Amino acid sequence: MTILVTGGAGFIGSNFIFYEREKHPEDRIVCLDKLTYAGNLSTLGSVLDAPNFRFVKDDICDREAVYRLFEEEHPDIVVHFAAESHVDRSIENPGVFLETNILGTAVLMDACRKYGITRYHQVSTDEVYGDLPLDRPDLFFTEETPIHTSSPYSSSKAAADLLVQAYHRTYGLPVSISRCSNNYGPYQFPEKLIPLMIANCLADKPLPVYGQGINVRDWLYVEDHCKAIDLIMRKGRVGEVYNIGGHNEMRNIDIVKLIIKELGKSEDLITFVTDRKGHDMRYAIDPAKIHAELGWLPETLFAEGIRKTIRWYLDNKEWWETIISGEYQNYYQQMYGHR
Ligand code: NAD
Ligand code: TDX
Repeated sequence: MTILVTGGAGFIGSNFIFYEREKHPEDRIVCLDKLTYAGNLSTLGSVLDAPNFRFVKDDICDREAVYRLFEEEHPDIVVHFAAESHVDRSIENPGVFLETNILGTAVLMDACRKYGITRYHQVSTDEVYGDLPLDRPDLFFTEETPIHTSSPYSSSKAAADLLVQAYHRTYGLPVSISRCSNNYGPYQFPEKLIPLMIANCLADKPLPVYGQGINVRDWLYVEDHCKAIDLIMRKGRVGEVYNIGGHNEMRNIDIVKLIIKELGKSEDLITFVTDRKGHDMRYAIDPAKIHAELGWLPETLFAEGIRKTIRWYLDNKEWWETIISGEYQNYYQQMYGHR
């Protein structure tokens, strides 16, 4: 079987490729990635020359390139990770989010219709449900929760989800969608909360906590997400949405304090900065459906996962130091310089 993985040079896509190669070495994996600022070919260094693996640098919005690739590879399954994924960037510059996340998804599904596939899987996010109030810990996002987005990022992901459902209903495309909570783990780009705090902590730089740091996210170790996607794309029901999350809700400030403690630094590094515009308060997933239908449960406890993650960033300094020494400096100045 050939699996086309888009966005495989990014955080979750690369972890997914490693997971698939371990669990299903018989499958061929083709990775399509544009290598934007968030994509890093060195991440895939260990598999680039491996048999049953091919990397293709192209844009999912480029119809000709995508059709050519389908003609060459005839993938059985398409797993679509490629996206602009950072909320703060979407607030500064929404345009590219609409192009990649919405139009790119349509191009990919058009190719699936034209050449035929057995499954198209859309990797979506809990952010499409908007947020929950802090004073209602009894509320969770289920698959029935209405779409209600806050940021250009989440709106573009929600629009893509609606298109995926439309392609299923209108053209009978065999699709599935997963909506996962916040991931953490190896190879996450240092603009995201956990790796940013680890990198700043190690450099004794201020730790920029938005607002009061009381926003809650539901954190899941990336490998648990990969396992869930693997199950859904192989055994999940066509046309269905599956929520993925591990009931691991934490306030941002507590995550930051935990990282400080693990790295033996001082809480004086914490700097409260101007809040994110439209900042979602709380995300919390109800994963009952994927548990009941596919037997999925998260395996990595947060205490263990965060230690593994911190250890990974300590052991792989070159990977992220290369990133933050380049264009990232301009980004950091632009995003945090005036807060
Ligand atoms: P990421 O930003 O780390 O990686 C995105 C990858 O997509 C990069 O390799 C990039 O080069 C590639 N890409 C971007 N635009 C492209 C284009 N036009 N054509 C081809 N490739 C392109 O993102 P991530 O955190 O790994 O997220 C992957 C997916 O999972 C996204 O769809 C995101 O919405 C979703 N998701 C992420 C999280 C999370 O916590 N990170 C949680 C739930 C869902
Ligand atoms: O410097 C920071 N300071 C801070 O307080 C950063 C980068 C973030 N934050 C806060 C904002 C959020 O409340 O931390 C929380 C997590 O922020 P991000 O890492 O930017 O993630 P989030 O906005 O929650 O979105 C993530 O999870 C859902 C991913 O980036 C999305 O791609 C995914 O869909």
